[in-house]
Amino acid sequence: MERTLIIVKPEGVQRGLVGHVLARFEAKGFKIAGLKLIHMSRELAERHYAEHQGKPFYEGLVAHITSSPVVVAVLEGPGVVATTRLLIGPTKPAEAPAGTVRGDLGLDVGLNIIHGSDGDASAQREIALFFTPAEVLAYPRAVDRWIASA
Ligand code: D4T
Repeated sequence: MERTLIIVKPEGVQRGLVGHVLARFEAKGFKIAGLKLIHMSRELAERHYAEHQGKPFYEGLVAHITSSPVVVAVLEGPGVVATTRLLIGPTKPAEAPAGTVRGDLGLDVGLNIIHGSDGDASAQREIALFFTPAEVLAYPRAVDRWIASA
């Protein structure tokens, strides 16, 4: 089954939005397959944001993501990578439509509440960065039968 990684960033945790943000993905129908609160090390942040190294916002990005705990989650379901990006909205909250996480809850690109993997390859790479295989749980839900046969 398809999986993606989301991170509720420090501003989301500090503002008490963890439950609200996770609830949107649960309500959509995605299964939480992995979940934890972590304080990211600089080394982990550098690996996660390796593609942005050298960009003007890189140092601020790493400093911010390591400044305070974040919630990382593995979400599972059909089309979960693309649909999660849709529900999150564009990178800049000012350009994000109402109804998206960033459109509803964010103001600034550096404080855009949440990260979501941008493709299958990055989802697999990012899940492996934050979770051991044993921390990603496979368990049945009654609704999965209906999703599989839809
Ligand atoms: P993430 O990766 O956090 O889901 O965000 P996006 O996929 O939507 O956007 P991104 O990779 O281009 O940017 C990663 C991260 O950097 C911050 N950022 C970005 C920033 O602080 N200033 C900027 O100018 C840009 C482009 C926000 C998200």
